[in-house]
Amino acid sequence: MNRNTKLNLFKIVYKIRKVEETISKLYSENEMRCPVHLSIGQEAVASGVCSNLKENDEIISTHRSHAHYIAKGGNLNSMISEIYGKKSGCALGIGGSMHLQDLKKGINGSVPIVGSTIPIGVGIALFNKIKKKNNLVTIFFGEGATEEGVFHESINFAALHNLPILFVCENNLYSVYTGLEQRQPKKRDLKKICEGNSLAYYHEDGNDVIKVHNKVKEIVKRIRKNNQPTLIELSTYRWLEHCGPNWDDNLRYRPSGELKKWIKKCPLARIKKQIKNKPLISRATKQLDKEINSAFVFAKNSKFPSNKIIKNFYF
Ligand SMILES: Cc1ncc(C[n+]2csc(CCOP(=O)(O)OP(=O)(O)O)c2C)c(N)n1
Repeated sequence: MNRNTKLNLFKIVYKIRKVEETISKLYSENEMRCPVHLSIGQEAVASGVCSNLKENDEIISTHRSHAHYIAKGGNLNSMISEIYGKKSGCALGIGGSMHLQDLKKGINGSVPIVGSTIPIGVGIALFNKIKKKNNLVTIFFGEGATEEGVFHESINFAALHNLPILFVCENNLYSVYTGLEQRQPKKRDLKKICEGNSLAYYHEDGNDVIKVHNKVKEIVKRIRKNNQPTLIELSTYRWLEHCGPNWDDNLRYRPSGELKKWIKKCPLARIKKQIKNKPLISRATKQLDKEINSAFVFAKNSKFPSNKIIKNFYF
């Protein structure tokens, strides 16, 4: 991989980390009045996937959508404003963190009902196929969503109609406080489920952005050529609480030492190590810090939506 591609991957991972850390730091000011599901520790998934997508490719996301939105190039001012409930937000300040969208960048939306965006993404891909739009749809979801009925119906339908879809299963082992072993039978095998539905299946280390980028590059090339819907499962780990800005290891729903083990596989530290040129890193981070800081200032200084906007939406 050349130096520029590595640097670009570093920049995306860094940007997601920094935005999430800033949200976490400022959340206690009580100005962000919506729940936030942060992706600290999981940044390599969104970064390695979206770095292979074109601007007219479309994505759809979940309650944990910040990283996907940022990696696909969503407008940062609109994202932060949305979290602050401001009119300048990407959903006019009415949706909050779990309803990010930027249609100009192919970010079609995010929905917090677990599993619900999977059939929506399949529908978008079917529409694109009928309209001969010739682009790719990427559907992000957690491993918890594969336990929902719509996941199974959707992959069956996608395969039947040869829809150019990349299903990205972000496996962070937990659905809120419940581990995999309490939710899925021991012998359950996602690869077999996919292959039984004529979906190609791949797995990769979701904390290594270079590996994710390279694997997805191959997959995307193949999907564009033969339209075979494909699922990639990326193993990763959420560092903070399921919902909110805090650490929650004290709650003991995860085995002792597990978090520490995953922090050692930090996606940001790993890509940073790959870039030997320190001035290059310093220049990139300075520029990104400035952009992020200015998005928070913009959001804080923006106006709330008027009563008219709110009434039109809810009533
Ligand atoms: C249909 C439905 N059931 C339950 C919930 C409550 N809920 C919100 S997020 C979540 C966990 C989902 O886990 P996963 O899909 O693995 O994503 P992660 O939070 O780990 O990123 C649950 C159960 C919901 N939003 N929708």
